[in-house]
Amino acid sequence: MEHVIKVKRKALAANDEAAARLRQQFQSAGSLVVNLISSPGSGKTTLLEATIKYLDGRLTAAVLEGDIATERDADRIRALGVPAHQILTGGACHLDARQVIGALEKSQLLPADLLFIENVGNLICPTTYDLGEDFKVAVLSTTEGDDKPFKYPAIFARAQVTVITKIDLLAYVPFDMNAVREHLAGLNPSGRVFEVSSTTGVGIEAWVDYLGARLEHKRTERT
Ligand SMILES: Nc1nc2c(ncn2[C@@H]2O[C@H](COP(=O)(O)OP(=O)(O)O)[C@@H](O)[C@H]2O)c(=O)[nH]1
Ligand SMILES: [Mg+2]
Repeated sequence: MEHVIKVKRKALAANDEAAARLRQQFQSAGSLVVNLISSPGSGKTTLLEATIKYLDGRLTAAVLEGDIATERDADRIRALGVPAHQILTGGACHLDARQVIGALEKSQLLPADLLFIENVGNLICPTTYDLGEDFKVAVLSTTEGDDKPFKYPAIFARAQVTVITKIDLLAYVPFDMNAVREHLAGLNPSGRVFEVSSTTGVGIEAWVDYLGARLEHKRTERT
């Protein structure tokens, strides 16, 4: 057991070192980098599609996709004319910083105002891996049950932003929005929460405005 803990600590330390290099690269590129984490199917790619459509080129975007298999998500993003690169983990349940470094060397995603990293779908392993991002975003859909922030508190405590998706389906699924908001506020008092429907577009403007403000803030801090 002690051996396992030591190996895990070493892997995380190596990851942190690679993440620090990435953070420096993103800083000099002036890109805002967002690491999206959620269960499979909660709507990460659809949120990115809605975000890109709403941006309509006013800010440039690029996307790094993490999946076990297939280029499907990267293809969805490229179909919108936005550069995307797919990292295939071949089984690993999260992306790590060295994979991101390798992917950026191979692809031409930067420069971009916004770089989105869609992590491998699950609420557990991606939580502890720093990818040099400005902040993590936890995506929670109304259809997966309002108990998820209670059952997987670590990611909701760590993510500076939670985006609650599929609010167009609130009339059809049991989802206690007040209980979720209250729990999120307890887990993460300074965290921001956005409620969106990526299919109807409700709430997308507020989310994109927030991204724009964070980008501006990051660039102001640099100068
Ligand atoms: N009704 C509704 N469906 C959504 C919304 N966002 C995503 N979906 C659907 O949920 C499914 C999974 O979405 P996807 O973005 O691929 O999830 P991901 O695995 O987290 O990337 C797809 O069938 C989407 O069309 C939403 O806001 N409202
Ligand atoms: Mg996806």
